[in-house]
Amino acid sequence: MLIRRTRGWEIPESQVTPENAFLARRRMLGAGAAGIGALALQGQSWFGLGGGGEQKLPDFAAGDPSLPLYPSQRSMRYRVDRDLTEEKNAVTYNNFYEFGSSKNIWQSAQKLPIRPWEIRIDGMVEQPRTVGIDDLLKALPLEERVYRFRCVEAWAMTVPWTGIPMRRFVEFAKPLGGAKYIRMETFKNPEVASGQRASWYPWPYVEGLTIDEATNELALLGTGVYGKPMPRQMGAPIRLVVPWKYGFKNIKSVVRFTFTQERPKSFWEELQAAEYGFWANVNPKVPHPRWSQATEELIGQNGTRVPTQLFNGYADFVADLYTGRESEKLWM
Ligand SMILES: Nc1nc2c(c(=O)[nH]1)N[C@H]1C(S)=C(S)[C@@H](COP(=O)(O)O)O[C@H]1N2
Ligand SMILES: [Mo]
Repeated sequence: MLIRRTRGWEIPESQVTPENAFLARRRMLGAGAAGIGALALQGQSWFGLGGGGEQKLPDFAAGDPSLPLYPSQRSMRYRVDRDLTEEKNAVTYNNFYEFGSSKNIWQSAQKLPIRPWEIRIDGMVEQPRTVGIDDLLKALPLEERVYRFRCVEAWAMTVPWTGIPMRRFVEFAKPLGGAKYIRMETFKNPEVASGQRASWYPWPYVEGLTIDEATNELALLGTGVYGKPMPRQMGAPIRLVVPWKYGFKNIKSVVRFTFTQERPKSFWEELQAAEYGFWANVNPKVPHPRWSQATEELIGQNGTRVPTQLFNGYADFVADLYTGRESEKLWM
């Protein structure tokens, strides 16, 4: 009989816990019995729609003034070796803690007002300024790209994003020579975003990239998916798409880009630096402290798991960004 010792991180995939499971204790202490309810919610089904009857989804792009810009020309440079995730799955299985810690937030996210949407560009730039999303969409080119997407929780999707190559946005912002990082920030509006009333989170959501990462050809500022404007639950009207990094780097509904010399501290790093760092590049060989990253579940494919790839399959594009940084925690 073959006896195999299970290493600490090789827990069954069904037990992979959400990004925020370390919060349970803090929340229980802070919220008393209410904490138990919040935890129970996280165990709910991955598919708001799956199983029984097909539910008809609303037209998320209805009334969006950018509708005539879609669909955009798809770039054939970025090919993937897997099927697209069905749209109905991608738009109903989301992480967006501003609207709650379950995956089923698409309905509550519809409360987010996305016009007017002003974007602040500041810090180390020639001239700080504020630009409305529709002016930005007029000033910069859009293209469609199909990318793999990998959440740190070991699930994955394949999404046709539309967006602005971030390199073009950086040119538009005109950073000063000394700027090294871009700090990005999500809206803060606890009146619409009930999750932002939870005080144990360091709102607003913040993320960052080096300028080299942001000007890598893969980095995209997503403004749409599936040939339409971005639905609110996926981060309308503008969110980051960096497919070689874990999902949490892909900050949604951005209102501010600050060019800086200092490495920004992100939302998850602030919460739990031992599990979520600045780089967060995908690497199947480096387990999360609480689970393996060797494989991933394809959302909407009946539990199919596939091997995870180094840099999520984008090493040819991005590996060079990290030469000379081998001593840093590049994989968490
Ligand atoms: N502002 C904000 N951005 C966010 C998040 C969030 O909670 N708030 N969650 C992140 C995580 S953990 C993931 S996996 C992706 C999910 O993107 P999707 O719902 O479009 O698939 O968004 C990222 N961006
Ligand atoms: Mo995630």
